[in-house]
Amino acid sequence: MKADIRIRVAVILLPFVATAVALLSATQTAPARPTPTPRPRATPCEHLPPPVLNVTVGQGLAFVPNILYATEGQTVCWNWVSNGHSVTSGINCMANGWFCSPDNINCSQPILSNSGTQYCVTFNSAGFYYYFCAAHCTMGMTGVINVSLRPRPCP
Ligand SMILES: [Cu+2]
Repeated sequence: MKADIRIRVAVILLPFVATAVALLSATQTAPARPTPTPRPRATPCEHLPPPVLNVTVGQGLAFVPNILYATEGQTVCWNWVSNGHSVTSGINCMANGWFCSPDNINCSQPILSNSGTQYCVTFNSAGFYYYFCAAHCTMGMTGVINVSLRPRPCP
């Protein structure tokens, strides 16, 4: 009789024991989860900006806008609306020779141009491009083109 009860108990407990053993061995032998590698976020694409941006020269003694945001590859065109102004690259009213109206020649001796003149520069490198009007720099006729990296175009 005693042996019979032992067998019955063993038969009843057997599935539980088997399950416990299975669970234990499963947790022990389960392969370690791979550490998730952070994926770099895709740079959001941008719709290409208009290729040409415009600045008015001489609407008052000013460039309008005097701060312009552009991206690499964009062209900025300055359009004269009054007489006797230049677009001369440089800081503190000193030409640095990067660009100058009307023809990028001899920038240290600026040429003043009149209403109707257009002068354009294509900016292919990110950076700040300061410029001034040689006739009115000391009166605050200055500007800057802030060129940022070329955006990733949307497909
Ligand atoms: Cu001027």
